[in-house]
Amino acid sequence: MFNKILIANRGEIALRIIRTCKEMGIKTVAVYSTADKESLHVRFADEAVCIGPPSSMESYLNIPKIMAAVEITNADAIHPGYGFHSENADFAEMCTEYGIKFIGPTPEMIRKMGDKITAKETMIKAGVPVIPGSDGLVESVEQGLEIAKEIGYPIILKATAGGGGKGMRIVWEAEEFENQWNQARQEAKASFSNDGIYIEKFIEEPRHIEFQVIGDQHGKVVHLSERDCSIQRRHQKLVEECPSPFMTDELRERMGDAAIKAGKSINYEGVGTIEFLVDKHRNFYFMEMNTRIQVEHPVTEEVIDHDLIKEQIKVAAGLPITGKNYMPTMHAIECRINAEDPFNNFRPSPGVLRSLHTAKGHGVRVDTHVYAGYTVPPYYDSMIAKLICKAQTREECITKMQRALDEFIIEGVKTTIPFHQALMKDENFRAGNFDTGFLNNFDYGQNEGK
Ligand code: MV4
Repeated sequence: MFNKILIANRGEIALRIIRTCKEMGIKTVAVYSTADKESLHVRFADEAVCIGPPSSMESYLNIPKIMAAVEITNADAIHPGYGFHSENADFAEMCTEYGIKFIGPTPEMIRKMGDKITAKETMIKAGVPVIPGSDGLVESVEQGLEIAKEIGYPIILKATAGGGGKGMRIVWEAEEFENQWNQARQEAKASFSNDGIYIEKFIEEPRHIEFQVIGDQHGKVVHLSERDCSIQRRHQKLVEECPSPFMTDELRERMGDAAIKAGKSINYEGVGTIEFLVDKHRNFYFMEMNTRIQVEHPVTEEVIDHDLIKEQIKVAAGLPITGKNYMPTMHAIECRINAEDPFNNFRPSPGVLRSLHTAKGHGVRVDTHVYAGYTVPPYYDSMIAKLICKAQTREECITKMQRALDEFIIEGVKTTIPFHQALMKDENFRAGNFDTGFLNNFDYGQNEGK
């Protein structure tokens, strides 16, 4: 087992990882920017190293500084959390060269899944259903038009280096193809320095349902059921839940099998997520694989009653997985509480938390790094807490979530709590009747008087 883990991250996930390390008897090193000096991850880690000014580029993303912190503290492993370097294959490779274990999959696995065309080809070979589309990269407008005609409109253009919606363009008819093609290429080049584009049939009104998987270094891969992440705004998830209200036992069996096949096809090691799009007929298609621990992992932890960070550290240390596929026995929902104004286009609202009281009680979990008097800095992601509720049924879980949301007192910054309160009341949400387009037509009075 590791002796000392350096956490190359900040905020709630850094604290989340420190907690598990303490329970495992592993020493911890926090790294922090000057803006995070007063953050709880710095306070609770055994050691803390300042790695630079507020800007992420000069601190959390600055590899030489992180490596220097590893060197001076003598850590033997790095936990990247999510975001930052968590899916950076070059960083994982450098860790290996330094003799430091990167807690996550190998650089090869990260690279393979990071390139969307390669990921898709890998899944086709493994027998995992993928969205019908071009056979790899599309080379020209002419070739694209031909493929689109064959597949049938609408189609979607995607960047092979993309993910999360960047460089994505829907094309409804041949007349607009060239224009959208040029825009997708331009955006992909600007965002990823890679303008490789491929084509897929556009799936209308899909659900985003992802499977949590975990693989060990001995070839075993199991799935830990699904999360429904269809409640998104501009590719930012706001609410996640397990089980998906759209799931059936039969569908879980088939999607779970596909998720395991996906993991096994690359000998996956670590925790990972297989994202699927599911259409209204319950056809499912592989979309992407995330090779990191995700923000919404507590939803799975609550329904299967296991610590995923602990499992992640154990498999990174070479220990075998002992469990088998887990089925949800409870219902869990997570609401992301961001310091943003939901009545002003979710504009970030950094500042001092003049007062703070978080929800408590049975079945309520709050993962957060903030406290009364804390200053939410403007430099990073605006998520300040994750509220996770667990109950026997979805209905009870929503009721508990309403009670918990009402209990929060946050003064000093605007938060997304009013949005969640409105969502929990919505008939369609309560009926489990939603897809990834839900928030486009969700009215909670956000534009009143505008
Ligand atoms: C799609 C799609 C429909 N058809 N691909 C959005 C983010 C990126 N991971 C892929 N995305 C989509 N790909 C095909 N062929 C619809 C989306 C999509 C979406 C997916 C998941 C969650 C929210 C979404 C919101 C808009 C579009």
